[in-house]
Amino acid sequence: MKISQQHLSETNKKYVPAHENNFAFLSDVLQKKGDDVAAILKKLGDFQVAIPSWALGAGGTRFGRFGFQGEPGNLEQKIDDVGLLHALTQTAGAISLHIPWDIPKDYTAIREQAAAHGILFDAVNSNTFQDQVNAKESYRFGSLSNTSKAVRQQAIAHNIDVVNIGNRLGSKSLTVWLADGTSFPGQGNFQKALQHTQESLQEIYTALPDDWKLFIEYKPYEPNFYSTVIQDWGTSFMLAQACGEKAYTLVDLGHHLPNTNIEQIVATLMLKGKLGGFHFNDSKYGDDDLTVGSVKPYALFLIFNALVYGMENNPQNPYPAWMIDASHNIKDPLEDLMQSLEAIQEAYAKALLVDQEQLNEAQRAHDVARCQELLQDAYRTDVRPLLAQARLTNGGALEPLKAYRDLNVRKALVQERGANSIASGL
Ligand SMILES: [Mn+2]
Repeated sequence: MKISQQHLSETNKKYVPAHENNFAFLSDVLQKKGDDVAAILKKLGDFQVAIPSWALGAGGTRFGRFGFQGEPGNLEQKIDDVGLLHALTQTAGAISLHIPWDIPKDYTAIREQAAAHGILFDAVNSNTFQDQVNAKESYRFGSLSNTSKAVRQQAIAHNIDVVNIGNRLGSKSLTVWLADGTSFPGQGNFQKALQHTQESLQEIYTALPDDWKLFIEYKPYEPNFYSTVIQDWGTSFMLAQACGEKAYTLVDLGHHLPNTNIEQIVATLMLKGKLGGFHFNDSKYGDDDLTVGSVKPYALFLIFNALVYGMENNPQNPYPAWMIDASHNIKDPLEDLMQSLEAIQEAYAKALLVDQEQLNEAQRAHDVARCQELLQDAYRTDVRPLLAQARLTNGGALEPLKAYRDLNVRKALVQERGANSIASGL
């Protein structure tokens, strides 16, 4: 299944009249307020979010997994799925692979296939949270932090393999998320685990190509429920500092305890030039991996407000790598990803509408109510016509989810792949 320009212009037709009205009205409102609509549209059109290969199939919980028909059964089909998302949304211009789930057989063919869809290879992800078939050592009690040198060496070698695989595809970064930790008090020694982790990461860092970055992800709990070795942004930041200038902290929205002020973490990291990557999702209780913006859209807007400020004011921070990190248990994964992409773009567009000059003035004058009004005025603006216009300009769908249903994409995928195809790696 490939979505052609002809498909898109046909399906866009019925949404054009309403869109033209809505966009004209919003443009007028924004222009009267002094917003540069063309500049905002350009930023929205340029904003691309990587899709992780593991989000294209049905996820599951430890209680079970309910499959979704027509799932991509191999790397080629995963790239095709991201191609469909990108054709519709013009926002999913990259894929993030997980090794060993997504090792290419033919690198040239895979690169060509991705290029034909306009898709880049974003960060590659290593996997030391489960044992691989025929592995000599087990990660049951940790990987990079393990008390056994042989286990640590195996995990280091795996990460270096992942870098080499990514390098052949054109990736420029490695994301390390460790499941390492302890499930019971007294099970491990905190200091030794941290020391081992630092030394292991330093060894991986040494093997990075010059133009690569290392992203260190943190998480306060799960799968270990008493402690994790890299539990918070501070630990990640400290490890990144210990590795060197190509190492950065990666923030995953779901990897915080409830009510953590994530926008403040973002601001701190960008001030220090250490925010390397960002994983989007949403949560009610913990690492729920829900659709972006489905539970706490205002928090997402506040985070984007900090990100936009950082992108405009912190040249010391590289442009962050954006990725959705979610899992779909009951929805069509592609529909869910389109909803997430829309929510991300919406929060970004609203943050771009915050009048930074007036906010700065109000902050200096300690006009607290005015500060809140400025943020909420931007947040309350319905920016969806801007998103649609940016998509239309780039050749996408005015209404991606509706177009996906109008074009019967899932039905076509089920016909192609069968009802029982299961996404590899999950
Ligand atoms: Mn993540």
